[in-house]
Amino acid sequence: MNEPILNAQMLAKIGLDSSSRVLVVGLGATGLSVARFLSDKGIQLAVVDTRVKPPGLTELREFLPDVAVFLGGFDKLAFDRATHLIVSPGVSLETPMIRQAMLSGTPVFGDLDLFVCMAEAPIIGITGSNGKSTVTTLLGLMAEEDQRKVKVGGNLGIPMMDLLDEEADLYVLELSSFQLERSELLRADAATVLNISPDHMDRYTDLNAYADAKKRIFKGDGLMVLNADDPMVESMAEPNRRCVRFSVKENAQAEYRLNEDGWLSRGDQPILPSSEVRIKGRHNIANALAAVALGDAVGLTDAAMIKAMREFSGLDHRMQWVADTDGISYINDSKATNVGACVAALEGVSDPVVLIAGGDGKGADFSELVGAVTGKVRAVVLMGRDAPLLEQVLGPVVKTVRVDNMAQAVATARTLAHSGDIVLLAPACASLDQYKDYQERGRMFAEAVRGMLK
Ligand code: UMA
Ligand code: ADP
Repeated sequence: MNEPILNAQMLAKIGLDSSSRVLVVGLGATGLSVARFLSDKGIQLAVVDTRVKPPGLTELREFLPDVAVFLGGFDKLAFDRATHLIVSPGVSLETPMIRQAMLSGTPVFGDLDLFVCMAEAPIIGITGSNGKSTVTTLLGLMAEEDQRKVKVGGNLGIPMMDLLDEEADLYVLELSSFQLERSELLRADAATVLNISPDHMDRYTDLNAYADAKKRIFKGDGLMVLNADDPMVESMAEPNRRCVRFSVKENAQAEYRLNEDGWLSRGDQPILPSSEVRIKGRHNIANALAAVALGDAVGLTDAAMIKAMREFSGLDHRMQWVADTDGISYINDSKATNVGACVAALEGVSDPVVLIAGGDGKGADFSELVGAVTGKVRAVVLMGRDAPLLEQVLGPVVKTVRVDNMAQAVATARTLAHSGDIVLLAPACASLDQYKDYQERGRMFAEAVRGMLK
């Protein structure tokens, strides 16, 4: 007979009991956290990953040596034996073995639903194409300033299952479309979709399918925080639902907006001059307004929210100044992993720019870059897998130069830039074709720049 499992009532919400045999699909940060959790609760599990040496392997072997692990492909037998699949965000639900399991009635979900079953404190969910990490972090800091026992993570980095804490009185989750698309149970107390622009087009049939995945953050009857300046987000409003809006446009019909004097305001009540928000750029004012709206939803004080807005200097690899030399400023926006973020980066700087771009475009249509580049960008230095595609689109409107690596990119950008220019790394692409992640790409940029100064 199977041993009784811990927290049986909570896990029953997702159909797990002592007879369950869960297959954890993917052994990255998520898979590892899920495996640890299931094992702690006494649920039988196995793990599969298509990679031969997935990142979570060493830790899994160390902490859970008895768990069966199938690597280098999806083992059919492991799928056939499973009563439930918990699928990591990096694995598409369209993968044949997963589709097959769904068709034969096996429940398939992600770590978000498992988290929702176990979490006992209110949840704030944050998604969007850009700004998620910034808003999640800022809101977390606001809550800390307000002495809340807040846990902050999700797509931001710490997997959800590692956030669970009986003492927590608030969870602030950054959620990706991949995490949302496989969730049925999320009922966030307040949630936002910050904006929608094309991203991950290699995983979705079109922009509407991607937006539909994001929209799932609004399941339930929690407060919807909408971006009044983004028509696709605005169209997600539901009748008879508590909704508030934020906007950075003049004369906007939004509860959270920039007033005529340049103050962030709530209705007619001014909160803070935008010049005192430490993160800069119009998109960051929108981010700050969204954070205030979400903070209000859980009753954070203005004093706490204002202090956090004044102090939060932004995350690494987002419009991060690296150095000035020969009158040229070097800025690292390696986190601009899609076209929308690259456009926002270009809008946020005034001087002539030498742009470093390229990488894995994830199936994006780069044509939206043409308008942003024209008249502002002196030259584009292109690297990575989709450099030829970018060259095709941008070549007709701006000088383009192809290079092989970051050291060459920085050296080339330096020769192209004039005094007073900005050299901006804002790749409009993911980094995974050449780097471990966007952080490594940003570090390589900063190292190449600093190396030049020596
Ligand atoms: N992979 C395989 N075979 C497998 C499993 C995964 O090749 O069997 C590949 C995936 O295609 C992907 C990589 O491995 O390229 C990582 O996938 P994963 O699901 O193992 O990822 P985790 O390590 O669990 O990290 C995930 C999020 N990653 C993705 O969604 C790709 C992390 O977000 C997140 O911080 C972490 O869970 C904790 O919640 C990163 C990300 O890039 C920052 N997110 C995308 C984004 O922000 O645009 C959505
Ligand atoms: P995400 O977690 O959604 O990727 P980040 O806060 O990490 O968002 O920012 C990612 C990129 O998007 C950075 O290049 C940043 O400068 C840009 N960005 C941040 N907020 C916005 C916004 N509201 N609109 C457009 N671009 C943004």
